Amino acid sequence: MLNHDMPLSIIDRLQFSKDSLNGTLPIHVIDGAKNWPAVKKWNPEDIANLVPSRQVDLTISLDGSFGINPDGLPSHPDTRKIIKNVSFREAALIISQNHDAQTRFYISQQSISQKLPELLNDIERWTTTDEGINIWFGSADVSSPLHYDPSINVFGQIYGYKEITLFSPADTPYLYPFPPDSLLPHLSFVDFSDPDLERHPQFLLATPIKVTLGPGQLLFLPPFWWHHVRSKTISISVNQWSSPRLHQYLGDGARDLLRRQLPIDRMQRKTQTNFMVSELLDGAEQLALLDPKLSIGALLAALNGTISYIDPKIHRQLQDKLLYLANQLDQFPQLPSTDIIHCVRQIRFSLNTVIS
Ligand SMILES: O=C(O)CCC(=O)C(=O)O
Repeated sequence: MLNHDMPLSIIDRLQFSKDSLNGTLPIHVIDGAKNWPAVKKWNPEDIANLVPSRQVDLTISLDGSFGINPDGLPSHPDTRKIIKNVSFREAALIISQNHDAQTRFYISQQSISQKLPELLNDIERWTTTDEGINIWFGSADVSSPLHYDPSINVFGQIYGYKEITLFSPADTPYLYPFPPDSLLPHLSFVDFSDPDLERHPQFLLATPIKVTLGPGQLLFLPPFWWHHVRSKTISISVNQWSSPRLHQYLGDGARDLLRRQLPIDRMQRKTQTNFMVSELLDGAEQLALLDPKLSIGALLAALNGTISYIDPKIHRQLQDKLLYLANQLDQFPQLPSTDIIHCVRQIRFSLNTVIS
């Protein structure tokens, strides 16, 4: 059981390694990005000089709200708009020279490799692929709504300050996630800046962990951790997403989010779902001998993700079988791994016959 009162661990960059990315608790790496060239070179006035003419999307909010509805549209459509493909130079100029505190601008989640590739060399890489590396560059007091991502996140603060509020995946029952079949099942209904406690009374039961990140600092965010992010000043950050390890999918609270999300992903993100399911199956197979409990957990999650693909009768049989094996395991910890591997094969087989 996760200890809610556990403070965020604070370490220095020498203690932070690729192995740290396997963790299930967030880590503040106090000087994690200190030596990145970006921290010396990037600032709101000059960053555009580091790239040739490039285009990005710019979000504008007239009242500081960047909230989104379950249908994927802004919660305050009258005061928010996104301008696609504006010149990065112009957008940077607007952000750095804006004196109207009411109106806020955000170049948010723009892929560095696709849109500003010249900047890639200025950051230390914590992912093996270029995908999933994004820049977040905006005015003071812009916020990203409370949400989680099913990915490992290494979040680097380059310029200015950001206040990040985290909630464990185990707090999900108090955070009112959007419906599983909505466009954005990973967002919360709670307006973090102005919570409506009549509508969302349980929010009071959630345990926030607050961290302020300044230039040269890193935050490691395990998959499925909820986060709300607000800039305290003009700010430039870079995040790097990568695929979770098996046990991170299955950690406290994370498994429920994964189970909730997998069957829904079939419609919008079929490839991602298949990818997750096959990762879970591969992981379960590898772990059958070493850690049968985790292995069965992975299989149950994978099976849940296949709910729309395989014959409901077979689905139920497999689920019963896995629950039976899980019970057996409590009594006979030396359960033969062949039983588990057999289930992996059955799920794979059922999936292949339906998908192909
Ligand atoms: O910096 C922000 O505004 C949001 C970043 C974020 O949500 C993320 O890195 O997952």
